[in-house]
Amino acid sequence: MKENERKLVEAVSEMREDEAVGLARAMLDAGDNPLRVLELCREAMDVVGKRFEKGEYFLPELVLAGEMLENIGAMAKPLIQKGSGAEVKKLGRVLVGTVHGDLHDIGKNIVTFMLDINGFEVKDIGIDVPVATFVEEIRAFKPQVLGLSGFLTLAFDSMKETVAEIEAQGLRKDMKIMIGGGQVDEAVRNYTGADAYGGNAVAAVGLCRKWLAA
Ligand code: B12
Repeated sequence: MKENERKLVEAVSEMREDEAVGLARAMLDAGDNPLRVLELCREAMDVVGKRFEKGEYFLPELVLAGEMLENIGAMAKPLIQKGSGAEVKKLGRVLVGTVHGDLHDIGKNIVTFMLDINGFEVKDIGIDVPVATFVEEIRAFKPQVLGLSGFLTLAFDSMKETVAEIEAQGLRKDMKIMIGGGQVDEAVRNYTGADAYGGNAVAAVGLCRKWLAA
């Protein structure tokens, strides 16, 4: 990791908001890859999360960390390159939401943004989404891909419930389901019955491209 990258991770994880935003601005102005800047912020979030677990940080630090990431995200997003032909033709419909019981949405918002600029028609139905709402929205929007996001451990059960209900309603035949969020891995994918998981927003785009042969 380069010196300025290390400094950015440190400033975010040490809650030095002005310095963090300034460092991110300088990196973006210097032409650094905006996706790299977002990835560094995610690394910093892991540090914040670990300190929270150890009782060194409390809820206000989680809130501030979230705000810093949103601010830096707002600076980075306009600089992320659009995929070719994205404006001309939409590649397919993707419905995205954070499962019920979970309010974390920063990662989901990045996924929505990346799908959008890569040419997919994305409908983001927000956070803490009840199973019944997913079912209604699938009926109305008819997505080819459903993306379930969640960061809490309890979200795994919500994801499993959501997938099961979609299947029970006969809505799974023409739709793929991908899941993601900080702690999601292959074991969680297997537990929830989803088709695939994605570790980051680029992976989410890759899965949709593969499934829609776009
Ligand atoms: C910021 C934050 C918050 C903010 C959230 C603000 C917001 N608008 O989202 C606030 C303060 C609200 C919050 C609240 C809480 N939080 Co919190 N929070 C975090 C923190 C620090 C960062 C999360 C984050 O945004 N990461 C950055 C994003 C970019 O990463 P991401 O979500 O993983 O997304 C990427 C990928 O996963 C992927 N992805 C995401 N979604 C999807 C979907 C699909 C389909 C695909 C393919 C990919 C994909 O792409 C994204 C971009 O690359 C984490 C710690 C950590 N380790 O990160 C704790 C953490 C998630 N929180 C935690 C906890 C405990 C809580 C609270 C319960 C605290 C409390 N006592 O009230 C509440 C829960 C509220 C609720 N019901 O949801 C725990 C969860 C523990 C657990 N095992 O369940 C964590 C892990 C901290 C910890 N280590 O203890 N939190």
